[in-house]
Amino acid sequence: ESTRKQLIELLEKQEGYISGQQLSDSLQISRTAVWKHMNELKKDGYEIEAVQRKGYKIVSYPDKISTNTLQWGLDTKWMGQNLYHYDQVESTQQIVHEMAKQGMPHGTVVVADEQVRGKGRMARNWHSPKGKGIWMSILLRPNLPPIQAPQLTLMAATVLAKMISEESDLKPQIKWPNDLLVHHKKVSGILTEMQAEHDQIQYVVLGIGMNVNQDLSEIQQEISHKASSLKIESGSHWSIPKTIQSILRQFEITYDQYVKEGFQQVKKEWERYGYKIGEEVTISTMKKTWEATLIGIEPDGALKARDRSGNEEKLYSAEIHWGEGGYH
Ligand code: BTX
Repeated sequence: ESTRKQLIELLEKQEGYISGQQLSDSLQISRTAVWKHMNELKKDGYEIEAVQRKGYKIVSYPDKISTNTLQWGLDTKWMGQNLYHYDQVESTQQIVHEMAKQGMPHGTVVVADEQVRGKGRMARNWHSPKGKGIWMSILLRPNLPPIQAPQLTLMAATVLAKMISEESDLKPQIKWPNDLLVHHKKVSGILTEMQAEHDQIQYVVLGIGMNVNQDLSEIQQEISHKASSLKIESGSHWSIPKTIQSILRQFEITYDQYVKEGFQQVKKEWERYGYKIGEEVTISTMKKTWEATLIGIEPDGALKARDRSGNEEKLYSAEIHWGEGGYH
């Protein structure tokens, strides 16, 4: 198990080929053993190229999701080192809540191929078809007051945006507070649920839903005007295990930096990806309707806007009209 994990890490790190001899030296196993491990990896769906006198290289990653394919090659310290994969669940959120109560550690991750009762915010549902996306919940045990919990959601949105930018040419945007859009359509959503006591967060279950490999016809009719997948928008298939690993890796880096340095960096990143930041939108509350320019986010998670007379205002749940052709 751990040899295989190290083997994948070595193959990943190497640009180009790595020789059988190098692998056998680094792993302290025989060349024959290296070769046997390679065959096991192929069985798990890794496509590995072996070239005489050059060595080995990973050509493509498995589509098959298993606890193994998710953990092999995952070079994180704490994120996803405790990880569970299920074929079908009601909701990964529910499972992680149970695990949290049983005392599972910070960074525990649950991934499912399919959710039959995926949850959105405010009791909305989240469509989670089998094998087509990332349906995953992460257990966090931050040492933070509950009032800072919204920062974790904003942070998670920047993690997803960075991952998509790094893995493709797509230009993701974050629509306040935490929808991930590509070409004005929602490809991902985040659901943060918190358990707190005595002004201290006990734990947070951070759920990530990401539409990855749906084709146009596989997006539910009712939402097809506003929802999309990475495959539809990029024109190519994405490896789900590899994409999950990229999220977990990026999440750990961003989270550790946030804990060390505070919200400032998250704010900067978020605003860089923020949908319609710097643009004018129409805002309406029960009392009035007005035009304002969105200028950024606040440490408490509010959206900041400036009206035409220069007054700045913090918006919490105001109704924002995102505009023509935009997301509704
Ligand atoms: P949300 O409330 O912002 O979005 C829910 C709304 O988005 C729905 O009312 C519907 O209009 C639309 N929608 C439903 N399914 C999809 C979809 N697959 N793609 C795009 N739009 C959709 C966002 O909630 C938070 C979603 C979190 C989902 C994760 S998955 C892992 C974890 N487990 C779980 O049950 N929820 C989280």
